[in-house]
Amino acid sequence: MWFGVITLFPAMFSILEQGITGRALKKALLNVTCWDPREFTHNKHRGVDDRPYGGGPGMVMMPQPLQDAVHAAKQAAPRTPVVIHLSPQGKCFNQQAAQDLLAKECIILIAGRYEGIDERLLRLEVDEEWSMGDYVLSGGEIAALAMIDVTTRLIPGALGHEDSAALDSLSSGLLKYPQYTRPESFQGLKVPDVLMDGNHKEIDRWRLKQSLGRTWLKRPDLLVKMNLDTHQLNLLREFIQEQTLSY
Ligand code: 4H7
Repeated sequence: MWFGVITLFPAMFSILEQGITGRALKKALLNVTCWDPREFTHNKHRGVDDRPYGGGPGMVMMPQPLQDAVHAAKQAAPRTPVVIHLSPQGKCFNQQAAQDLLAKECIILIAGRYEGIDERLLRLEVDEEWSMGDYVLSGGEIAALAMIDVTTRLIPGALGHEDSAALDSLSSGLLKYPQYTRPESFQGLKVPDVLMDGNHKEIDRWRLKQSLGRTWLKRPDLLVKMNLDTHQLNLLREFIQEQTLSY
């Protein structure tokens, strides 16, 4: 997976050298190259922003240094890239969108600063606009980092075999079941018996029931989008019944 990032703060991307993304970079499953629009300025004070036409607070990113940076990234890309702008106005990113992105193999991310980017640059260069959630960041970099991290987890071979993207929360459309490790009893709270008995069929059944139940309790919006089969519906009924009994 190849990412070209257009950013005034390339140093922020060194965080990708940690953990799972660090290992993916080392194994060359992932490549992230940054382009700084400041390197593409023509004016003597190397400005990349200017005041908004029509007045108002803050500054706007000028189109020319950004366009030159995007063109340089396109030149370096191993194949035709998709250009993405990260913005609160984009469509909300999710696990499915990450799968679709992975298939595209080659992505240029534009991380905005100041009050945003000149609209003409967006119109000329951007293919897709994505948001990482309904909140405002000081710049698009943290959104870009999240997008790179989410997508890297889906690259075959990027996770250790002890850890599988298929078992992640949300990869099936459901939330993850509760997890426990040693000790068996902590502050008087015991690990559920089913997990201690070693019956793997029962454990799988319990985990699926918990996943369905938790999604029903915490994220019913996810559940209504799914088509549950009769086995899953029966497990969810069982969870709801047990839940009602405990009151
Ligand atoms: C584009 C336009 C992404 C990008 C404006 C980016 C949230 C997300 C940015 C802005 C982002 C997200 C610049 C507007 C900073 C607000 C104070 C960068 N914020 N910003 N201004 N949800 N910010 O994905």
